[in-house]
Amino acid sequence: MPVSRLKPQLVGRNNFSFTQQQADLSFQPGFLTVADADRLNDSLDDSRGFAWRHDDIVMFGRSIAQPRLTAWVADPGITYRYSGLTLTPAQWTSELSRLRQRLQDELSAPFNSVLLNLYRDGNDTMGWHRDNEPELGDNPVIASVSLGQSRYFDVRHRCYRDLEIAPLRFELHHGDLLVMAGQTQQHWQHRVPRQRSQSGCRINLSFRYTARRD
Ligand SMILES: O=C(O)CCC(=O)C(=O)O
Repeated sequence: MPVSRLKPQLVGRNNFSFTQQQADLSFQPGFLTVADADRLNDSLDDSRGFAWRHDDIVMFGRSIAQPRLTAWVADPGITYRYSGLTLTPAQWTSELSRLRQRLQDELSAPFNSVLLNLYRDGNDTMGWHRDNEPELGDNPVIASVSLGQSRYFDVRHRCYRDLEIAPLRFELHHGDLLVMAGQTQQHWQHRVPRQRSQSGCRINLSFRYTARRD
């Protein structure tokens, strides 16, 4: 297959679900009204006491600053470990609790934690990866809400070249919801690519159920 046929296919801005080739994705643009998304965004400002972290992570044996800021909010005792880091949970704010409740009600899935990523501008990124830490289980439901600057979000099958499946590209805007469920995290990777043209700040909240580590 010509490489051009494997270029990411841009998904439009209508409700969209994709349940093929071991993926289970559903996209709801405008899940939050602009007013609700603005309120939530404001509540996550460090001037309002929300504590963003800028940790180093270990990649290929080297310690590097993450190309974004992060925060981990979860029920007591639910820690998150990745790339040599262990995050202990901050407390749920009233805005985050309200959103968690709405997601639980609408998706019929429990969420006891949310990982927040803050991309300061289009140079901040997240590389290709899967959310496949053992504490998430085999088929986690990851509910991802975006705020602020729109950014691309790409997903591709781990064997997309061999299987000749073009990656999908979403453009995630303020208030959009993308849910990844089923076997997606076993077979598909995702990333937020660099987009130098995007100068604004973006926050992503990915709600998940994280098993307690003993
Ligand atoms: O920023 C995003 O939309 C994705 C974040 C992400 O990939 C993750 O938290 O695992």
